[in-house]
Amino acid sequence: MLIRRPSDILPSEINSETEFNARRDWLKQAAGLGLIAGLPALTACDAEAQGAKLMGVKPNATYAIPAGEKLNKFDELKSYCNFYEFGTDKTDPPALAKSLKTRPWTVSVEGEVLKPQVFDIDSLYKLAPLEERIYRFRCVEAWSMVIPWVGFPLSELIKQVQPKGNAKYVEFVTLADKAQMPGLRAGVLDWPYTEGLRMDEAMHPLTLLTLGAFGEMLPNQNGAPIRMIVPWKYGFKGGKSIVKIRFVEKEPRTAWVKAGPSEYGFYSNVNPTVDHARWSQASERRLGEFSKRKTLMFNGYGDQVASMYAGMDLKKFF
Ligand SMILES: Nc1nc2c(c(=O)[nH]1)N[C@H]1C(S)=C(S)[C@@H](COP(=O)(O)O)O[C@H]1N2
Ligand SMILES: [Mo]
Repeated sequence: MLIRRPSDILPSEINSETEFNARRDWLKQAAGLGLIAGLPALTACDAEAQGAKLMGVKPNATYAIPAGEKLNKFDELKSYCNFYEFGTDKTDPPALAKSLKTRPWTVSVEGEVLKPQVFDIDSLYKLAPLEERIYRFRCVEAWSMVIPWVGFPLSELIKQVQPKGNAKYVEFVTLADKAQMPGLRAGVLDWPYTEGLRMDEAMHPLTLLTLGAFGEMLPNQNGAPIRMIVPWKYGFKGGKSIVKIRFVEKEPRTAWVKAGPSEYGFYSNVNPTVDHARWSQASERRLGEFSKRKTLMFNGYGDQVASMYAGMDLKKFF
């Protein structure tokens, strides 16, 4: 059998997909022939990290592109980022997160649950069917995007660990590794970056445990290998590079609440009528567009989520 190594392939044949497939095929064939000792039969997920095509992703028709919207470009997602562990400029994470090691990686799910479990990242790709969902994404800094995320509802993971009756909130703890993350030297946040959701928010069908975007595994700068996307809340509720999911009784103090309690609330629902302490939230700039658009209540997902906040003063619980 002829085995073409990636290095045998002519530059003219290469695009990221053929390159990836060739490498995977080579690894498979080589493993099959026993050329790589101890290497099990590989799947895309096991063999590759960011940039690898995710297999078996089904577009969820309920979350197809919202009416009147168009998708942002993958490059816009990859090149304009917030990931303070890699620096506070939007272009720092694309440059500095390249070397983030996303394998091996585990996510410990613990706290007030009957079945605490440490999940290997590669087992998480198989926990539930991978869906593509096109969501609006609105940053508290008043820019926004429309992105095809890939993942599955967080509720699927929650069901596995069986929360106890006193689990009222879920806390997300993300990687804080000084050796890999130059931004940790700056005291902008109390590391590790943590986030939190109320239990009903965590169980809501819109809440996506996110493993990819644009059909590929998450780019490092966008929170590889695993992050949260909560589309009716400001982007910062979506913690990147999660290592721990903890079920707790009391509302967790999130990294942003600790950094500025008058500027960032626990709920952080997208709300055009509640301004940030230093700027208006009434409008936003969609990346790629020149003029601003009006920000929608709950980022346009009000019909699905507003009932969770019935009777709450959203100016107080911002
Ligand atoms: N670990 C971690 N997660 C994070 C952040 C961060 O600095 N560190 N920034 C948050 C903010 S403020 C936003 S707007 C989104 C940005 O996600 P994106 O860069 O993939 O668009 O990630 C959120 N998740
Ligand atoms: Mo943000």
